[in-house]
Amino acid sequence: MAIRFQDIVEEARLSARALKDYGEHFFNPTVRLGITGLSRAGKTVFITALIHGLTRGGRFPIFEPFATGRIARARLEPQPDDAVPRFDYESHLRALTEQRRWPNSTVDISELRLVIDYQRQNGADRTLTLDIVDYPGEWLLDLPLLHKSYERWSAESLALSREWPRAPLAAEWHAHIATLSAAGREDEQAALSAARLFTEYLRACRDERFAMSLLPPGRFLMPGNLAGSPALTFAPLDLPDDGVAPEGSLWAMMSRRYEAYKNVVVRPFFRDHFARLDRQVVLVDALAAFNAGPDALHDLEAALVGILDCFRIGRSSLLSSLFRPRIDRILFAATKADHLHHSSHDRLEAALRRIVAKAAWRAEDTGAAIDVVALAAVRATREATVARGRDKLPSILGTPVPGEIAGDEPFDGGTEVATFPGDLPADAEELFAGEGAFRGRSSASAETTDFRFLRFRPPQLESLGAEPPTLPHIRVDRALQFLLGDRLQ
Ligand SMILES: Nc1nc2c(ncn2[C@@H]2O[C@H](COP(=O)(O)OP(=O)(O)O)[C@@H](O)[C@H]2O)c(=O)[nH]1
Ligand SMILES: [Mg+2]
Repeated sequence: MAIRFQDIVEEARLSARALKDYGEHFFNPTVRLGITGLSRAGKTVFITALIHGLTRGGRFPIFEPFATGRIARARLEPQPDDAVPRFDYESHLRALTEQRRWPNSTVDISELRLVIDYQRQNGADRTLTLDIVDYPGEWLLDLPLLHKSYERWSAESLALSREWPRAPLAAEWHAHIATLSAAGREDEQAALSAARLFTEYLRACRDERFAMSLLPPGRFLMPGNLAGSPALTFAPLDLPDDGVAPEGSLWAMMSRRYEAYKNVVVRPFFRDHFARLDRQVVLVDALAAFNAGPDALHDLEAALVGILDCFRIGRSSLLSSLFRPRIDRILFAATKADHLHHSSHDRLEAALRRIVAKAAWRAEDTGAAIDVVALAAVRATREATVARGRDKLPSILGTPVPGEIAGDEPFDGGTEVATFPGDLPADAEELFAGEGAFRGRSSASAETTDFRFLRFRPPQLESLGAEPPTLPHIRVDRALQFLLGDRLQ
């Protein structure tokens, strides 16, 4: 394909940015760590716990530079990017530790700078600057649109919406499409209602009973400050297999807005944020997908293929790669592992590994080291063995958030309960097998599903002796070792 003017300008801007970053990097070693994941995957909680642990002496035995005492101190510094909101660490932490509630959900990009003073293994004192960038995974899933025409995106979106379990959720939108004539005159009201019905369909797919992951364009569900603007007022149309949009037609109008979406939303995100990352954490709420059943899991797999594709796009940008290699480590982390007994943590990891392996293989070589971990950024449960008849069940203890229901009794937020969360299958393949092997919430009633996880409140903090209390976690130190261990040698 011929290089377009737009791409040349993009490359030039990227390389100017890379040069500036490179200069700064030379005097002041910096790691830009992206934390992403779909809405509710656990980004805010993960970043808050990470910063709290690093700055307040968390328990990280597997994070070598920390465990051996080579990290003298980690402190927050002013957020360096003027146009990006600061990650609101202090309020999120207060919610978790003082109010024992989960932080409010966030819908935008944010950033925070952490400076780590450490001693190299050879004894020299050094400083590493860690810029943590929190951004919605929905935006990442938009990057493949850059290489897709409106016609192709339309056809793909429609085909996907005709599959189970999406089809019934798309019924109203499909009925509306049937009334539209793509070649007919452009019509703002038709575009508005198509965009609204399309968005409602996407939202229904995201509902926890279905837990679909692959729902671009990302801003339709997370509009930020663009809600209602023309760049967000388009939708797929049922188009002929070939031909071009007649001038002044609805088709031409939708196509124009689709291109505007790419220019106003997707390209700036790629250029200003994504292309500058060095390392990446992709948080995955795999348990939500298990809860919903095999269809959700296959959809999650497709989304991860899309995400790995993005890392390949990120690297193929020629000029930017001249200055320093871009994303060289990617960690996929299954979050909220504290909902399972530890006997199932390895199984959760294996299930995610199985999803990612397939995605990595299909996305060709990303040129980055990839690892997989099952973790809980904040461990809200403890473990116990509960006797039931002659059996001893490995159970977890926690305080359900107010309003959670088990059986028909809603919890008040003050009572601790023991639950038996169920084991994950030893063979991850069973989770994907479909009919019969596994019953998710989308295909059965709450009583007959295999998994149903209660939501627990954050834990009551206990301090050990004179030490300030730290947040309990599962395997966050393993994540840190993979992400930063080599940069703190
Ligand atoms: N038990 C438990 N729940 C978590 C954990 N992390 C996140 N959650 C739950 O997931 C929800 C969404 O987390 P959040 O960090 O806001 O997700 P984000 O949208 O990706 O930023 C929280 O409100 C919690 O209910 C964890 O480590 N353990
Ligand atoms: Mg968030």
